[in-house]
Amino acid sequence: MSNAAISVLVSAEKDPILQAIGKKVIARERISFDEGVQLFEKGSLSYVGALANWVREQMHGDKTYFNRNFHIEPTNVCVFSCAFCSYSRLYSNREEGWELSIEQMMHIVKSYDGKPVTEVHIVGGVHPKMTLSFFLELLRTIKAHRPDLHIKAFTPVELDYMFRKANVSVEEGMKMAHEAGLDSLPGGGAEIFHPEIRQKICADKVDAEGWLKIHQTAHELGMHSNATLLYGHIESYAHRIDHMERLRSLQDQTGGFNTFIPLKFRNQDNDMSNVPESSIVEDMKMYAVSRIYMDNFPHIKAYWPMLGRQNAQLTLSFGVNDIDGTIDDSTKIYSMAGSEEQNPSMSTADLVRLIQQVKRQPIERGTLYNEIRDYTNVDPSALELDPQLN
Ligand code: V47
Ligand code: SF4
Repeated sequence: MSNAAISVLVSAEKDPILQAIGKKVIARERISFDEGVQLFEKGSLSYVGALANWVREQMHGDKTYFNRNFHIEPTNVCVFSCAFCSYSRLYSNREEGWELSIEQMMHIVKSYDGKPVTEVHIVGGVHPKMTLSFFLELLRTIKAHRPDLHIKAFTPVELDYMFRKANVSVEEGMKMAHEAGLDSLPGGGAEIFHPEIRQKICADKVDAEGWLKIHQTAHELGMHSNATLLYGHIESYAHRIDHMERLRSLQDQTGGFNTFIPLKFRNQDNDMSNVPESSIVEDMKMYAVSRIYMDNFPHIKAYWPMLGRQNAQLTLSFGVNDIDGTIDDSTKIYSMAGSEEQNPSMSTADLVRLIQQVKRQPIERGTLYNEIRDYTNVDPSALELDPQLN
């Protein structure tokens, strides 16, 4: 949308508070906590969406990023008991649990030898016997085998537990992990920071301060990271904005976050199955407000396995400029929670087609948003014939 068109749209807004917020957004001024809540409460989807889309186009034009990655989930055994989690199996209930050895995880890594993946995303439950030294060995073994593969691994939930068990400080532990080959941190484990909600949905794992401290330490070591927010359950709009505010402040200090990823709560087979899931309108508004509020986060990502392909496609008009990656079918955390995709894998051709269909520009990126290839003029059917690219 042109600058003239967005100005007309903002001037035509009848609610004076929403109009004032719109004027700030198009002047690229930061909006306040209360203004963020107002956007959620009073803004129509079309108004908030148009503002977010304008911001997205100012920052990235039509560029829409994806990457080629694969996931390893070392274990689904977990000492914690988050109410929303459909994935973890208690240590005592081991018949349904799995735990992979380094050899088994290397078998997965080696299955991608010769394939053009750029990233491995490693995240799982918190197993009491999988220690810091076990994971340091895993990192070193992966790097020795494939030095150019970017390792994005471990949430502060896993790191906090392994550091405490190993009796090392966050600073020492992060330095050890970085030296062993950890390149960046994924965004998980953040959920909702506000203690009113955190106490109810994940009381026993790392708190907001602990989560933020681990990301801050990673940034101070020169690493980048992502951040998530689990929305659409028992939280209020103010809790969402509080969460975003804490991330925005840390980003002001360190500049180390790449991407903000709102994650839609799914209610299948967990202790919060009685909580209804959010509507598609609510989902799009969440992405749009995120784009507007998180003014110092370069990228907003829609994680397509959780939302479904078509909804992820829709987010590209509501502030999102990244739809994660090709992934593969080993990702169980979402399929077990009732996500749209029971078998989440998309080929490069599928991703390119999905982005082209909404007239955006597909760009393959590395984890740190280095551009690998522009697929704007590439015919997805031709990609399907090329096993190396697809
Ligand atoms: O922290 C667990 C979420 C997260 C449910 O950084 C659920 O690139 C919805 O953070 N409904 C882990 N969500 C995954 C994650 C992630 C995913 C993709 C990319 C990146 C990245 C990070 O999964 C957890 C939790 O918030 N989760 N259960 C559920 N029932
Ligand atoms: Fe464990 Fe993570 Fe599930 Fe919580 S969300 S129970 S920390 S696997």
